[in-house]
Amino acid sequence: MKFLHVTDTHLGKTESRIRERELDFYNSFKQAVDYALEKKVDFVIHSGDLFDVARPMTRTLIFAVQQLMRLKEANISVYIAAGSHDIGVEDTIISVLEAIGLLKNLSAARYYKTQGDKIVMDGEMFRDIFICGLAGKRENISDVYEKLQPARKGKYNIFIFHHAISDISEKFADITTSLLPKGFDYYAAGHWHGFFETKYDRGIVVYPGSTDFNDLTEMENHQEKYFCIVDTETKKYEKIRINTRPIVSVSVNCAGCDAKEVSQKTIMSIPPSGDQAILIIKLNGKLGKGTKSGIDRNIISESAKSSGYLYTKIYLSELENPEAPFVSTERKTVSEIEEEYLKKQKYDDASVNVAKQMITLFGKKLSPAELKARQKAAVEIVRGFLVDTKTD
Ligand SMILES: [Mn+2]
Repeated sequence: MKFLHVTDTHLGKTESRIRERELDFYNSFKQAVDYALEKKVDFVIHSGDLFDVARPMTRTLIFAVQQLMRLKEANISVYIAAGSHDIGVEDTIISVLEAIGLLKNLSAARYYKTQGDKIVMDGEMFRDIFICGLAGKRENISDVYEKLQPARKGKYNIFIFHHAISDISEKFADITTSLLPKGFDYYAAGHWHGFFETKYDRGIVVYPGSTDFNDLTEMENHQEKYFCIVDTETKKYEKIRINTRPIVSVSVNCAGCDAKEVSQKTIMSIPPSGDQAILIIKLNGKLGKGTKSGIDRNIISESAKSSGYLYTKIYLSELENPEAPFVSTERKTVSEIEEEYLKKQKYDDASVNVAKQMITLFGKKLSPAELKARQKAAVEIVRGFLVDTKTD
């Protein structure tokens, strides 16, 4: 048997309210549905984040219903586990799709039962294939994984989940890989937006990744998007590349330029685009005169538009202002570094003192009550400062 595995479709997502980018996400999902119909797969697995938000727009919901209807009419079942983006305060909109018979939400409560200290996943059988799933909630998730157990065993077994495992990244992991339940042939994974695969127990863990670019990191690091076709007999799978909007990256060295020259130089470095690509411009180098804030990003964006780009993202974070003072950080406390930096910026002692007090008051995350108290204290400090400077 053959099934299609797709995940993190984030229907309804857009960027800077650009309508084309919203349609891109629909188009990527539609490519997976078209493929499933064309290849006549037996069923479809979705590993969560079908929608970008728990309460999608009406037009997003209509699109999802239309695509799921196409699969239903072709007798192709869809199995899903809700992702972190699908889950709202009360429930998930996926329950509505399930209520009208368009898919089966294997992460719904009715697919679970507690037996002693075990959480048993009831799942569904598709002929002799056992499929079960877990929602992408994060609270106490390691404890949940430790108790998970499949209710049955099929000839082929699929576990759908929506968490990042430590094999991908220790830093971003929701769980240690070894917490995954054992005995499955295919671990249909979601949540991590890049493609990733690894062997586990006697099966394979596959993250096809998101179907479109959700942020700049995805644009830069994973310029190819996929869904997978899995053969349960040969236990092999194939990555199918999604046709996504092209992305062009340009780096411009602005060393010695003033703000106006930056715009000119950048515009000169934009290659023409015939296909409404997304343009990413990264400016770097130390400016000769003026500051980054003086750079007219609109002129650059407009010029890119007339060169055939859908839109442009301009990054100034690697660009340095000329007057940025150098402060060595060796053997100094954070407070000392802050003080030296401000003094090199030629602030007087009284101003540096106020700035340091403000950093102490607001330099960390505060509860609303703490924030209110500290705002009061800040007003007093500023008042004192104003009185002092007046008498000087
Ligand atoms: Mn996602």
